[in-house]
Amino acid sequence: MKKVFVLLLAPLQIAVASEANYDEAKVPDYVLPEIMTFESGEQVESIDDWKQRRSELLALFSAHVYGEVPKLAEETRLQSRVTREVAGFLDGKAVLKEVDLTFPEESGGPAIQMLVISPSGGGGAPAFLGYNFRGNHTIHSDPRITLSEAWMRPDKEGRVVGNRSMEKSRGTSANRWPVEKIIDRGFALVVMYYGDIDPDFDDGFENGVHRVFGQPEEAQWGSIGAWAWGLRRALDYLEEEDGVDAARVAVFGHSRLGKTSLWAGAQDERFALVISNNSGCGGAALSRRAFGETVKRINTNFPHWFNDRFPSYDDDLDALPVDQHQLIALMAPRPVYVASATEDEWADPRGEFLAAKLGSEAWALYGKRGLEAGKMPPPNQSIGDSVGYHLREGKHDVTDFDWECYLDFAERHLQ
Ligand code: GTR
Repeated sequence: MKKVFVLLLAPLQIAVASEANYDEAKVPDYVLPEIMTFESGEQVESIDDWKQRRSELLALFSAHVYGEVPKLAEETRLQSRVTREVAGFLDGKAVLKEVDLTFPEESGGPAIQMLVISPSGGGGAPAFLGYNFRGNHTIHSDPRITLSEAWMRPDKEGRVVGNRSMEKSRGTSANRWPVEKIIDRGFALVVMYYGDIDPDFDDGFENGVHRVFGQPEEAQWGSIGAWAWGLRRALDYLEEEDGVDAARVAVFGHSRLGKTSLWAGAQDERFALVISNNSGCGGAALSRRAFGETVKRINTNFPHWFNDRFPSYDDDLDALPVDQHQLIALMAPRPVYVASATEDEWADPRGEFLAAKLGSEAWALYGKRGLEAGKMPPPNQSIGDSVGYHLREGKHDVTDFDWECYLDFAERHLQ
């Protein structure tokens, strides 16, 4: 069904692309849905009220944006098996483990490879958990990390890199993963390859975890929902892992995987801290601003990311019952960090800032301070208390500067 939709719209995509707005003066007038008002019109007045409103908002995001998780998936726990353990990783500073997360064989589910790098000396360390885009072997060049054999996204030239015949792809994403710095600061790093959970293309949901849980119905999950589910299953495993303190796990993601970390953090309050790096539309950016990437554009280009109801708001954002400041609020009272980049206009930095700022209302209820700045900070300045924010100079990416901010923020809140 979805495939047909894309094919029919394909000739229109060019027109949609040329319409992307980057002019602040052309942002439409909009009224955001309230965080602290129940659908019934009643006001949230206490933390108990907020817990109920939180459930209401979570259900709205499930039903209209990311998709409901099938009941069977909610009940499913994966099996885990440590397949490799290297005690003297990083010149003895760290322990590296490879762990397979698997479904029962008869389910036909994918095998998910997790890489756990934790500081030597035992004791559970606080950790960053996140997906990579091209396989665990791309985050560090050490040849002991197993090369991924899973589906890989083609690069800009349409070449598929990162499979077993491509030894040279080892470490090619290392610039986004400062493993040594993370270990030196006393944190563990846990990564998985997002394609293991659900290959990122519109195949009518025939592979990945959707194969196990069946064709999604209209309101049910797409790929972002499935990836978020995978992060939650990784956290199940971390509850058993000696090198990590599962009560102090920061879930991290960049871009589409930042949308994913936000959705995982919203659904699962076991995540102690949530980080969104340049997540943009469907992530931290306010949908109603329609600045850069719009809801219509994202649903057209990536029909498999959200549920099949989200596109019904493409041309009528006023009717969308939620907006992304409410997603940020769902993290309260846990700390959350939103980061933008100056040249990443497609992701609407101002819309990301505003969602973080407006979402901060939920922390006030707990007597905590979120993001109080009246206007956007200058580039390369980290601000905020329980809600952190920065606008990094440069393009859509994850850099050392971003990590410095996340490490400082996590140190402040988790150590
Ligand atoms: C873009 C997409 C963005 C963002 C990005 C990424 O093509 O429009 O929403 O998710 O991909 O994930 O790299």
